[in-house]
Amino acid sequence: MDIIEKIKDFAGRFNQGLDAYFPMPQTLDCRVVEAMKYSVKNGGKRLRPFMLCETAKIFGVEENVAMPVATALEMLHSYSLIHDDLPAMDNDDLRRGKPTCHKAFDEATAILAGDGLLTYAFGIISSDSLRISPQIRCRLINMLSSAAGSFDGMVAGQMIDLAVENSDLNKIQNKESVIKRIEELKTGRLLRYACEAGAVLGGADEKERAAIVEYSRKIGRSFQIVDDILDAIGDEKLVGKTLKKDKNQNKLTFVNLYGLETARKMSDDLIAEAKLALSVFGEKAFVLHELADYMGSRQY
Ligand code: GRG
Repeated sequence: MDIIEKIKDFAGRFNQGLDAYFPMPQTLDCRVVEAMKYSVKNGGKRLRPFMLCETAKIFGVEENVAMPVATALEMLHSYSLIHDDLPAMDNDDLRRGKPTCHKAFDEATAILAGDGLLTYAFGIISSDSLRISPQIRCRLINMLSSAAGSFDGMVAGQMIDLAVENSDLNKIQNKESVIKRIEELKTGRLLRYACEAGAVLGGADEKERAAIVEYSRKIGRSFQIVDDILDAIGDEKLVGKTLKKDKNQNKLTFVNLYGLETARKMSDDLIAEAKLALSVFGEKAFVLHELADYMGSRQY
């Protein structure tokens, strides 16, 4: 099985488990649960859950033990996409090739659906039904709060991104460090969480955890660079969202800053460095190696 098949195979198992997370209320509040379910089940490559489960496997953790944490992470990721698509943010009509949550429902419901998914993620990880010790669950919750939040987390990254978008690009000093910071927080923190949570679940020692974090930072940056490349020259049907928005909006992106060729080279170098970071794990990290190559060359 090549890596694309492995990810699809995993996504099949992941998707099968989703319905159980959405018991439908029989009262007026069912609309928000429908919107949550629509957004989580609305396609998606399931890369973060895959990364989490595959990292956990290196440390001998079974997939069905890691899966609820992976599901919580995907819920939180889906919340971020719903809110990012809102008119007040990126104002997108299409996500994963289908109408965005506020288009399929309405804006107020989409805001609530995002709120519901964010909150639910913490509920899932804190549940006593998980086969994970309370100490580890608590650590995973704390890490997720940092990764997603407003102090050096995803929300902070989104804020910086919006602030840059609303300012004159020519007046921004040191664009290079600003774009790297946005990537590190907005995109990187959840990808890092995916890997780090897998390591923490598996009781990794400090050296192992640091190696996994290093790997996740490298592929995270490459992921964002490839996202920018796809926005510039990708296939809209494959990517499933409106492309060339970055150029239209005069956004600070890796492609706008460095040009396509340099951006591609930066991504390739990061993938090579990511694989180097895995050397402490030897053969056990084979799938993470494959995943790094996939992240650098993905078409959607
Ligand atoms: C609203 C707090 C808040 C944050 C939004 C997710 C996000 C932050 C912004 C989305 C904009 C963007 C293009 C981010 C960069 C990369 C990214 C997160 C892409 C989407 O992830 P994929 O490709 O999506 O894994 P799927 O649909 O496969 O899950």
